[in-house]
Amino acid sequence: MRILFCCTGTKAQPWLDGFGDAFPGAEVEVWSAGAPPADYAVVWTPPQQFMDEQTQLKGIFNIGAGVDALMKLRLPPGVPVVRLDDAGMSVQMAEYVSHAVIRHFREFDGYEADVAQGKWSYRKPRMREDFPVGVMGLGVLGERVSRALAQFDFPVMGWSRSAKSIPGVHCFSGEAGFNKFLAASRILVCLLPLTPDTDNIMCQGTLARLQPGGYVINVARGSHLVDDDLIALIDSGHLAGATLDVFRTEPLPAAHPFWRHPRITVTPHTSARTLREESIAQIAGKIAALQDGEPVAGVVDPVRGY
Ligand code: NDP
Ligand code: OXD
Repeated sequence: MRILFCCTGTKAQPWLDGFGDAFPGAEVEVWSAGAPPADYAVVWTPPQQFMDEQTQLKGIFNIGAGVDALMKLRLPPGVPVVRLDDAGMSVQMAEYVSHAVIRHFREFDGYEADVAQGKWSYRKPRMREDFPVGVMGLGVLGERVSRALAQFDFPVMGWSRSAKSIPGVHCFSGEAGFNKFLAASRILVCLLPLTPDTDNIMCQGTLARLQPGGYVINVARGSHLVDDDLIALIDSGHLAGATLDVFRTEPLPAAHPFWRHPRITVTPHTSARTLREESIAQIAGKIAALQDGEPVAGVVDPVRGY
């Protein structure tokens, strides 16, 4: 068996070692232009040339959950593209989003500012009933996040393409449910895949439908959010602020206003990191299954785009 590794910005050797241990005797190599044909590919933002050359693959494994970068390429027809299916990311996402929601709800940013000035001050307790959280995307990550928030007794709304039933979560679906979902939410969490349907989904028209004092947490992709619309709605007072982990251009350019906005918290695309050992184990298990002609979870539907 031959496995090619083509992952931008990723130290290759530990991955090569991991797959080598999983498949003793297999050839596991970093891709370079003109490399001989392989059976499987492990990729993250590969170049088009990789796809144009490796048309015989039996499976393309993305070392992330989001496949939007891959979906922009011309992929070899009929080759399954498989995304990471949790692999340790959902608990990280639940931590990150719960932290951002609780930091905002409990005004810990305000307390930090007070303490920095040596001020011992109390803020009036707020009612969590007044802070319904809406989670857009109820897939592998969104479901775990919405269950975690429900554990803290926040009213939790969820929105997905197909109808869902999740204990403790008021689920809405499809275009028909979108406006009701927004109107029922004050804090909005984005955990959608980036597709033509979800591009720019957080814009003036949608964010203005959140309850007054709304708050945005974007942990999916930068292109889900229209940056200027967010800033305008915060500056007008309709939104209270935002926590943003993902951006249209990454790293976030030094001159971007998000860096300096007092109501916006920025983190460097770190809400749910790819964990190497878990990911190698998951991908190796799926390669073994495909070799045996068995189905695997996490295969991307090229029509839906996720
Ligand atoms: P899934 O594919 O498991 O879930 C996607 C969810 O979005 C599903 O519930 C799906 O609905 C819903 N959805 C998709 N399109 C629409 C639509 N047009 N309208 C309504 N709902 C829609 O993805 P994951 O949960 O694994 O990951 C979500 C995204 O998180 C990734 O695509 C990636 O971009 C991002 N991510 C970010 C990370 C970070 O560090 N910041 C780390 C990992 C992922 P349905 O269930 O009906 O199909
Ligand atoms: C992912 C990511 O999609 O890290 O997995 O953004």
